[in-house]
Amino acid sequence: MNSQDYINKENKYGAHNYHPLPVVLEKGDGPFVWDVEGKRYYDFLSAYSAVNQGHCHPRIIKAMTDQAVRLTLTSRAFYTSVLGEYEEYITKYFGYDKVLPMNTGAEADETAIKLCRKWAYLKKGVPENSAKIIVCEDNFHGRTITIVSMSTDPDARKDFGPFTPGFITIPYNDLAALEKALEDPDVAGFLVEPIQGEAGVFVPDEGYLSKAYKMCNDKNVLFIADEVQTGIARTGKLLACDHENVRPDILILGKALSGGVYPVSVVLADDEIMLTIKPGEHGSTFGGNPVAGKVAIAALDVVRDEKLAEKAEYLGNIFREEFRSIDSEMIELVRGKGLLNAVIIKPKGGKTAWDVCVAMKDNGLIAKPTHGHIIRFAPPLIITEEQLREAMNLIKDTFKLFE
Ligand code: IF1
Repeated sequence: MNSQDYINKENKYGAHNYHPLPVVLEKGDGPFVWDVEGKRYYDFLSAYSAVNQGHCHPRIIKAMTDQAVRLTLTSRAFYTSVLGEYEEYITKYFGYDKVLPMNTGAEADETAIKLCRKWAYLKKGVPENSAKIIVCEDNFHGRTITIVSMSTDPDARKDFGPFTPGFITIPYNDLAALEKALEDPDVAGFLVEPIQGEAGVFVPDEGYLSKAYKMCNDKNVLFIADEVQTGIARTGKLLACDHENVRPDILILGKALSGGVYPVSVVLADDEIMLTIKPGEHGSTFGGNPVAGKVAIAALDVVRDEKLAEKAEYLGNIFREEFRSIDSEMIELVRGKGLLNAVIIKPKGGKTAWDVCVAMKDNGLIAKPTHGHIIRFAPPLIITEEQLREAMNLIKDTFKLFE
């Protein structure tokens, strides 16, 4: 079978809920992936920042396989020898009293919403069923009905109603709008991405997060950071909130928490918030399973031992500097933090960001457009400086094709 055969099979038997770039991948190692014809590519998407540690990192794979042959799943009806070790490790790693383990980012966001509401009724005294959560325009927090109820993206919402009530939407990076929304006494939380990934790596003004946190704190409103995409060293610090020394009241993590090896997500909070949920009030079949626990410990060990946050900071500066030196009418703007970057593409001669991505693919580098005209560039954080510079040359050669 060749690539087209694989593509045809997916089209015939799979739901059509994606429009992938025409490349069929079958192997990954570090910053590279290979297609079924054996061609090698630099992976500059990293599964949307889930593969920060590089594809198939040996330490993480070993942690998974060692546990997988011992015990994979018991459900939370019983204790296991791994969960307590994992809970102690991750709460100390991020500095919180407790962790609630889930599997996907969306489940972790849903869990954070439930925790925030529960806290509002039991601790803040908001009348039952009146709790409101402030969210930002152009947010992305997942694909469940409650999460798309918060979305302002028509494609995420159309024909999926009716929607979950209780959300107030304000512009991102707008403290005046937040201050006004916080006047409502029923507001329980502010759920925000420290950098809006899907919106096109929208980096807020310096000070936005720290001022927003203080405004929430002054109004006894929980600051909830969705670091599913920006966390785990991607932006040059362990958490994007660390750039402004903000400690979220509720922290949401996923994706690279497992190095892209296994679905692992968590919600972290202190006892006053976390203990509002009592036994039997929330859970998940796979949440906190032994394989997830061992994989997450290994994935976080790798982040620390290989100094991935420092690398992302250093290499991100090189990436933006090199990209800004490219002389191309199609490059409108380059923005980002650490190794989470995006380029705004101005169409030229009928050629769009999609055409640039297809041409980059032919040159041996894969990335994907978001919202039509923005290309996100997010390589695994283990990429070396030499590899990054080689990848930059592939990108420069590609833009020359459109001159
Ligand atoms: C897809 C987007 C990125 C996230 C943040 C929660 C979640 C995500 C900040 C939910 C997930 C993924 C979903 C994935 C593509 C990717 C994505 F393009 F969809 F929007 F990264 F920007 N919070 N983002 O970014 O986590 O339930 O997926 O584990 O839907 O194709 P999940």
